[in-house]
Amino acid sequence: MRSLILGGDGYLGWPTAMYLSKRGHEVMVVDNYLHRRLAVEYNFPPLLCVPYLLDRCKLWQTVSGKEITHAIGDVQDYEFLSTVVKEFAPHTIIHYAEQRSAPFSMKGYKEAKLTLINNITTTFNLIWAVMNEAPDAHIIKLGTLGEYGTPNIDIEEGWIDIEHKGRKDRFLYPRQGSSLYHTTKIHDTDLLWFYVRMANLRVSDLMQGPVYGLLTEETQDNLDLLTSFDYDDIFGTVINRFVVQAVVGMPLTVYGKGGQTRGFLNILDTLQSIGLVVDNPAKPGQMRILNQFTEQFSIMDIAKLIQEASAALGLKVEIAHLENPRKELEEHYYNASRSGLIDLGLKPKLLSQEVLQKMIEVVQRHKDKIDTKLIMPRIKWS
Ligand code: USQ
Repeated sequence: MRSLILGGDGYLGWPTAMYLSKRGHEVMVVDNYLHRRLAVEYNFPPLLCVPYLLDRCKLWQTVSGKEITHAIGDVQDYEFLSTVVKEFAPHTIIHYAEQRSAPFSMKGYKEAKLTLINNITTTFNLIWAVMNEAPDAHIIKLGTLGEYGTPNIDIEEGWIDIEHKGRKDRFLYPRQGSSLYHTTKIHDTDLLWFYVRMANLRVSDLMQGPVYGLLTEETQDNLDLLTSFDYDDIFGTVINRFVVQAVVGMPLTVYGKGGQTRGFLNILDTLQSIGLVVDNPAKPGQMRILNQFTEQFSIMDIAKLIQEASAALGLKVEIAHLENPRKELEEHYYNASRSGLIDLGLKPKLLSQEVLQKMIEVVQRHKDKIDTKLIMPRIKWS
């Protein structure tokens, strides 16, 4: 099985590469180091410096005896992408090559445009590279639960049956992003669905919630293989940020009332889910949409869980309510279904006190590298 990972240097891309390589896949990673360049330009260094792909791949070969190949280039460059797809002839292509931060996309015109052009063009080029060079390849696209927004009805898995004036039909579930980033993911879904209908593509669109965690089975004993862990206000996701804040003794930065509810998952469950989706591909002409999260929490629930885990380790942590820099509902109904991945065999690793304490302990070992100036939110939605 040949698997091509676009965005293979990122928080999820690199762990996915090792996960599939360990399971016997021939893996190739592609990246243009956009995230690393933005980290320098906007000053949000990750917790640990991680090696570039050349060294990561070499180290992986030394540790595992398995080869991951890599190509440095921009998926927005069609000639580059189509050549990679033609030569590698993948069975599966996993698309992580997007600007993934909601706050970044709301910073200003330049950042909004970068997000819009990058995310739509990478998806568009991937579709065309597959149509022209590998029409039977299975596209796995990372979407986001945030495409659905926070509707006052249950969130289905991608599709909804509607009865209107006595007639019935099935449509994409209504979508309403709360940032430009989330809106670009909605555009991606529309593009994919259009070309699935036109060109019989095989697509799995994964609506993923915020991911937390940093250790995976492949990185337990080797820090240089570790994924890049962001905790700043722009690229850090909420659980990872709160863990870092707990370690340095800063009050947890709950935005507003903290009733915002999301579907979360452990990085281990991202890998498990991708593995299951790779092993059970969509059929030609099928646009399969799966909600990729394992449990729902409000932000206040998360803050309290982290406070409790910290207390067990002797850390006294307070909870702050900051003025919310985002435009979002702070109290709302939220009930998203998630049976698709469970039916494929996902065994969730839930957010237990043990999981949180382990995360806190790992971050504590690198406490001296935490820059507390990166914690407070700087980007406002309006
Ligand atoms: N939040 C706080 N305090 C913080 C950081 C965040 O209260 O210090 C709140 C936000 O206001 C928001 C929630 O936590 O209501 C989630 O924020 P987040 O930064 O963890 O996640 P988000 O911006 O939604 O984006 C992240 C990833 C994105 C992914 C998305 C899944 O960056 O790539 O697509 O999670 S989802 O949220 O389901 O759309």
